[in-house]
Amino acid sequence: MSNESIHPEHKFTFGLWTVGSVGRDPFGQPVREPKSPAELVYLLAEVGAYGVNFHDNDLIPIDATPAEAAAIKREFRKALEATGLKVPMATTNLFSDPIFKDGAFTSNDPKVRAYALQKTMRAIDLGVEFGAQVYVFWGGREGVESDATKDPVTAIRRTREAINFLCEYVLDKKYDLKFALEAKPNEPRGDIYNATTGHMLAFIETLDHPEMAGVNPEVAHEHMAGLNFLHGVAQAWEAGKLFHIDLNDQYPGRYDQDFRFGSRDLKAAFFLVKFLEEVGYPGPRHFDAHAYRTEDYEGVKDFALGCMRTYLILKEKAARWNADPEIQALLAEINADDGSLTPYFGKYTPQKAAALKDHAFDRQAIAQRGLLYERLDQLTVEVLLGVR
Ligand code: GLT
Ligand code: MN
Ligand code: MN
Repeated sequence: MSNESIHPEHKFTFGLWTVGSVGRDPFGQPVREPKSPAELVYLLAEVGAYGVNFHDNDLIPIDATPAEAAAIKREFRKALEATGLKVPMATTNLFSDPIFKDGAFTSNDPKVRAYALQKTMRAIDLGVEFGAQVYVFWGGREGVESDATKDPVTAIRRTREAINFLCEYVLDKKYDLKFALEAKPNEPRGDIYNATTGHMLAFIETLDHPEMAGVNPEVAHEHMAGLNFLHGVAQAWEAGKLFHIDLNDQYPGRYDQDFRFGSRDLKAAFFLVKFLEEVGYPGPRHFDAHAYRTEDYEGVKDFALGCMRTYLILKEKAARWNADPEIQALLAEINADDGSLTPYFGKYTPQKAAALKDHAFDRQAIAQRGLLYERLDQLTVEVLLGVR
């Protein structure tokens, strides 16, 4: 597959903070010179991306004067117009500034909570100004190091109140905007509330406007917790809540790695791509990842191309998997159903229950059947290894 096969219609997007990462980490200084938002738009256009996302302060530094902000916006808009790149998603930085050291919406200080609302309303205006239709909430510092410091029920209630307030703001302003809530179990806090996509899905149903909120699951955030990412995504999709997705990779149990998509667990990435393509997920494929700290900007382009190429290669592999006669024969055998038990399934009736209670099952015979899963998984691995 050549780089020419990456097109805007694949809806690949990157955050300004991803390709714009200068490689700072807790142990080391930046290794790359910062680039302006407009320069990053040109870089993304060069590699074939569809769009670019931003935090308010990726675009406009927190202390910028109105004149500086206007100049940055002008340059950014010029770059978007010149390249055709879209801004499908925007978000608020509620974690970098020292004011957020104990969280934003869940802070124990009402001044911080009010400032977080103000900052988010302004950031929503900024996102909408550039066409964003999805607004991500990642509560990076909404957590604790010690449960002595904050009551978890209070924290959930504060989060709910904030999201309800902001939903009303969007309705009031008549913005065409949905919220996508992103979970993460820890880092930068010792523990973060609403730690997984599953927690978020349950939380959303308690909002005043649950229809306005969905999730933005991130591969790395579920892998950090040792969870199966596909299962969280599937649950969100089935509930009509997959509003956005953050693709990257991560070894479980490690620091927040944000590696190139597919660079760690190819099989998990394969089943994820297969799922997104087969259900027809219509949203952007957003890569929320960073190039290794070893790279210059050529390496950053390699990183971005790698994310997109791996996605498209896995999409091809999914088509190959589906077209493989041996795999299809196994699936048919695994899912064989002669229909004789169909009357027992579906909606409950007392007659059905009584008949099922009387049915004689040959437990040993049923249990003796081998399920052919070893063969099926090995065929999957062989498709991925390129020998089928
Ligand atoms: C930050 C975090 C990501 C979130 C971004 C949106 S910011 O980089 O690690 O997972 O999606 O706030
Ligand atoms: Mn993310
Ligand atoms: Mn992350």
